[in-house]
Amino acid sequence: MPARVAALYDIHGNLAALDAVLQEVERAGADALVFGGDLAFGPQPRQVLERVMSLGGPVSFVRGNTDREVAERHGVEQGVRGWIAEVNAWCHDQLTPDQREFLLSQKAHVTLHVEGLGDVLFVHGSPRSDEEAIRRDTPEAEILPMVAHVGESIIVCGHTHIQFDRMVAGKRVVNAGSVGLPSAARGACWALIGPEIELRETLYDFERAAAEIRKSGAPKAGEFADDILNPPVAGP
Ligand SMILES: [Mn+2]
Repeated sequence: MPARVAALYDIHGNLAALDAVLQEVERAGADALVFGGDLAFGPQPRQVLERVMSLGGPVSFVRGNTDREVAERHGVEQGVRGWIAEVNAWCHDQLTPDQREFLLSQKAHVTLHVEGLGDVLFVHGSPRSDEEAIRRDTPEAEILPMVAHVGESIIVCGHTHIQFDRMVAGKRVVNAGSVGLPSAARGACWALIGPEIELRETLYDFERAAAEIRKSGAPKAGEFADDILNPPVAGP
């Protein structure tokens, strides 16, 4: 049974942010890791997948909406916007067949029994959808039907790239924030689950990360780099 679970969500192809958080996770004494989805969509998809697939120890993965979209190369025919289709196609082509298979093999949700906290449910968006957002200001009436079937008293989610920890609809709902593309925060955001719940933010060399990203050849590389240097205030 893990006592300290590091929840790493929405890496979005940012290798420097992931590396910085993994170092911090080790210092924090985490004994399990959960990746909460949206690993590859971004400027360094192959490198991020190589890194997470080589991790040892107890590691769980929850699939995000963009993991599906990248692995299945969703384009405008699947109803995604033009620039997203372009990034999906580029990321898909950067990945090896094994890495694509890995993205698709992930689970929609994971439950871990965390010492001192009990059963914790990890999802990407909401417990019923990897595209549904739970925001820090989403009204309780909207959240109720999303969590009505959930037995766990703690739910960890992501997808909206803004951290929060709130009691709502009879549950403690924690948004881990985004490691690679945070909004309303300066550094790489994640959460340490157990024995308490801590929202964490890890600073790293943003200038160097942005310079590497500009060289990635990814569509929108300049925009990804700019977002790292000056994170947006509002999430996606
Ligand atoms: Mn997402």
